[in-house]
Amino acid sequence: MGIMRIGHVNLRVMDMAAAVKHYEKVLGLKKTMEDKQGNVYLKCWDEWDKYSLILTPSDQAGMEHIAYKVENDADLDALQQRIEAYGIKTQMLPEGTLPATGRMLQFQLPSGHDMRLYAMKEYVGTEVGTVNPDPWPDNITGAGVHWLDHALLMCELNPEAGVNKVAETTKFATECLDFKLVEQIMVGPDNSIQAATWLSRSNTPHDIAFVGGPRMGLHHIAFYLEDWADVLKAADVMAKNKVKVDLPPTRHGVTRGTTIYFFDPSGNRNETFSGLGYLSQPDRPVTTWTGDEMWRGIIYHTGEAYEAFTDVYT
Ligand code: M3P
Ligand code: FE
Repeated sequence: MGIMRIGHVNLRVMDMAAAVKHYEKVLGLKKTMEDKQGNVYLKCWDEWDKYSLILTPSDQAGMEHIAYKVENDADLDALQQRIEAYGIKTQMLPEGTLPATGRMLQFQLPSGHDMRLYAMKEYVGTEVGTVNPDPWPDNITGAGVHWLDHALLMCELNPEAGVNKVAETTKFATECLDFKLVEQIMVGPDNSIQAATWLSRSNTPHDIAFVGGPRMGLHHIAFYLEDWADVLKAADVMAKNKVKVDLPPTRHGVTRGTTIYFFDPSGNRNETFSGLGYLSQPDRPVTTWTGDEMWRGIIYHTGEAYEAFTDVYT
């Protein structure tokens, strides 16, 4: 009961044609609908709900909102009560506020990000179906990402001013939304400042992550690939299409995932992510990375700082 997984992300893009081409041709999503306002809805081949990405035309990049799917409609009422009791205002948006989607519980995370929870989205089926399915469909395009896996949200962190939205948002997510803390980066003289957290509602290493920075924003949305060979091939696809790559194929210490970071044409950071490096069992102890080894956690092989990685985001 409660939150199951990430459902969709609504990104702002400056050039819709270029954005659709990027998400379709490079990543391999498919457009499933478009609305009168010019929003484009897409899904990955192994997803069964109607869309996991909404692209909204805008003059600025960034994230409009992030949505997670809950198991039962009644979970929305229960979570509304808990979130209000925690001291955060909520709104129940009626069915149809977003196309093909049921009522949505809307609120702001302590970090300021607009979060939505919903229980119903139109089922359209995966590209391989449910009866004697092939392991992958014939019509894969580009990297052929399987599903939207997680998002990393940047939260304001200014210890001198006593501001730590990473810690505040993590506390809310664990105490009120029942996320489990899986990994964290602790910095400062006695490693007492929680500067980044990875949280899960399932048994994957993370369904959401929060990292501290000068302002709130979107660090990246990540799409799932099956293995390291797929990550390498995804980088080939990016090179063929002249995609701006931020961090070429490597491994994170955190989550043990293999990864590439790159940008969509508007500058929103994407990740292709593979590797169930471990299962985050309910009784798994929290992994902590200390300030001196935090870059080892982020970029495992070199362990070297790459400032633009945490300074540049939308
Ligand atoms: C991941 C991941 C940062 C670390 C990112 C890690 C931005 O994206 O999927 O494990 O510090
Ligand atoms: Fe990630």
